[in-house]
Order: sequence, then structure tokens, then C-alpha cells
Amino acid sequence: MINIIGLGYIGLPTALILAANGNQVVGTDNNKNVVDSLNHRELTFQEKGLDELFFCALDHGIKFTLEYQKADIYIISVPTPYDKISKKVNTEYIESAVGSVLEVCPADSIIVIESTISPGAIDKYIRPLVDHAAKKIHLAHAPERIIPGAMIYELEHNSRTVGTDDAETGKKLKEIYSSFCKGEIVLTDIRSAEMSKVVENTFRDINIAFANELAKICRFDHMDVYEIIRIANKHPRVNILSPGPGVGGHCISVDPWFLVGDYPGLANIILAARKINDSMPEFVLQRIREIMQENNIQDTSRVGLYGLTYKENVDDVRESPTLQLLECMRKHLAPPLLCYDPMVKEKIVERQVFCLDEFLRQTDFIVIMVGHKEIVDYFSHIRDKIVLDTRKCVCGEVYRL
Ligand code: SAJ
Repeated sequence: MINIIGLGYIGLPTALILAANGNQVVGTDNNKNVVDSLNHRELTFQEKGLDELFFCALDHGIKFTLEYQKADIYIISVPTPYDKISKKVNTEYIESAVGSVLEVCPADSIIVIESTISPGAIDKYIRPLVDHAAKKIHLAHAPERIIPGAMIYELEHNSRTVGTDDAETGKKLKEIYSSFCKGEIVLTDIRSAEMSKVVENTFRDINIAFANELAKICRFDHMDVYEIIRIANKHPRVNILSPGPGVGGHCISVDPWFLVGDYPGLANIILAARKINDSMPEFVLQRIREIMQENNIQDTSRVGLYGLTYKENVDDVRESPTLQLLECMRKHLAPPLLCYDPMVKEKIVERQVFCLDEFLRQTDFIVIMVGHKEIVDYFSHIRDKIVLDTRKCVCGEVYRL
């Protein structure tokens, strides 16, 4: 039996896909609302294909509970925030989950950490707990790799890394993950698994930072950054990502800090990339100001931000560039801008509307912060508006970064 601990963005799809593929699964979460809602056959977030998978897993007998179970394998997918000041990973949720697992788990069970952690964190924070419990337990790290927006597809098709202390545990886990994963399952040691995960996200952060820096250089010297990236990417060994209003989400904007926190003085390019990406919301504000001046707009009351999520077609707002931008305005005592996002149904910012028509009625100048399908499809109907498209997601007479 597999007990999944933490039924959030990663734990829930993982639990569902394991159950749907014939494994006996119980999902445990300490949030009663999450457990109640899943037991009432209601999903707690939206994701392409998650509905079908949910009902398939229910048919296969998946259970959701607040209790930790007696199981052969525990998969821990709880958040790993970072300390905003020291930039070090905070493993308190993992430690607490492992502590609870250790109270109930039988000898010889396997505890797999899927949450992203900094290299060495398992040895430093988790292994001592296991040693202290004096039970024969096998530790493993199998970092998740799935991208919000295509999670189910990627769960099934991406290659996976499984880090263990011994080959036997690796073999057992490979069997479990192969029950749903068609990608290659690479077996390695725990530390390499930890490091490779953080490195993957850091690579992407640095590439995006490069694109964002190019956007700034091109804006300064009147060049079209998109044209330049398009041409450069024709080179067989060049693949520059897209500039944007900043980097959000709980992965790419967080994981590189683990390396900066652990290796200050060594992680130089990584730190520079983080700073560039974090500076983008401020850069967008600067663009808004320039465009207002150019169009003789005096006050910001009819300027609106389209999109609150951290990227297109997901409902996740964690570390989103729009929230970063609003925070930046708040620090400068500027009145907040009007916001709208079709994926966000609850009020999360001061001036927020919940319908596109109303948003359009109340704005003369729209800043597209997120390229949701809605705006891409509807854009040709929008007339007489000034538009700053920070994502290059629509065509026509618009301003860009
Ligand atoms: N972004 C850009 N320009 C781009 C691509 C992305 O500005 O060209 C922005 C996005 O808008 C967003 C942020 O970067 O704000 C991150 O989005 P993303 O789509 O690049 O990645 P995530 O955070 O949704 O998921 C990443 C993935 N990691 C990699 O691609 C290396 C995913 O595979 C991981 O599973 C996930 O992090 C994670 O959980 O670690």
C-alpha cells in the first residue's frame, strides 16, 4: 500500500495516477477542508485532465484521510518554502510529515521525498529523524518534474530521477513509478537526485533571466527583442526562452535561492539571474509609466492588469509577477491598479473584477500580464484600448516590453 502525504499540486495528481494504475493508495493531508472536499468528490484545484483521472482513481478505490497509514511506501509531497532572509530551504513541513510517518510505519518501509529540497537536506534534516526512530527504514528522493498546465501528460511521459541509498530500494521504487510513468526512470544516489532537480529549475531561471536582460537592452537601444531571439534561436545550439513580466510559481522563482543560500559566494550567475527576474515587475511599471506619458494619461484609475496567476491557463497565483508588481506599487504608496483574471474566482487583491466585460468597461489601458487563452481568443474584438502585451501573446498594434 502507498500512503501519499500532502494532497496539493503534486501529491494529489501523483496519488490519483498511482491509484488509477492499479496501486492501492491512501492520500493523507492535514487540511480538513482538502480531505472533506476530495471525499465529496470535489477537486481542490483545476488542471487539464485531472477530472477524468480523479474519477478513475475513485473507481479504483483511492481513499483520502487526515490519518497517516500503515503502508509499504510513503510518498511525501509537502511544501518546502524558503526563508525570505537567509534564502535557505525550510524543511519544517517535511520534517513534521516524516515524524508522523515514523510513528506509524512498519519496519522496512520506504519513505520517498518528492518535494524539492536543497542538496544535502535529506542527510542534514531527515536522516537524523529516521536514525532516532531506530526502525529499519529506507529513504529516497524522487523529485517531481511536472509542469502545471500539462501535469498529467508529464507525469506519464517525463523521465524521472529516483535517488536511494541502496540498489534494492531503487529497484522497488522503479517498479512502482513504472506503473504509470512511460519515461526513463534514472536511478542514482539521494544527493545527486536533490541537486539535479534544483539544477533543472535553476537552468530555466537563468535562461529566462537572459531573455529578460535582452529585453531591457533592446528597449534601451530601440531593438525588437522578439525578432532578435527568433533569429538567434535558428542557430542549432541556441534556445533562448521568452522575456516576460517576471518569474512566478513555487518552483523556478524559489529553488535557485536554495543554491544561493547554501553556496553564497559561489552561486554568482544564479544570484544575478534571480535579481534580474525579480526586477521585471518594476520594469513593467516603468513601461506603464512611459506609455501613459506618451499617451497623455494622467492617472492610473483606468489602467488595468489582465492576469493574476503566475502563468497562462493555470489558477495558481503563488509568487505571481502581477502580485509582485502590486506589492511594488504598494511600497511606493501608489494606488493599486484594477485587476482581472478569468482563472481566479476569489477576491485576492484590492481592486478586482470578475468579468472580462466589466474589466474592459473600466479600463482604457490594459496591461496583459498573463496570456490566458481567453484574452488570446478574444483579443481581435477589443478596440480603442491602449495595450501593453508583456507576453507577446496577441497580435496587432500593441506595446511590448
Ligand atoms: N516564464 C517566462 N518565460 C519563459 C518561460 C516561463 O517568463 O520563456 C515564466 C512563467 O510565466 C512563470 C515562470 O517563468 O511565471 C515559471 O514558469 P514555467 O512554465 O517555466 O515553469 P513552472 O514553474 O510552471 O514549472 C517548473 C518546471 N521546471 C522546468 O521546466 C525546468 C517543471 O518541470 C517543474 O516540475 C516545476 O518547475 C517544479 O515543480 O519544480
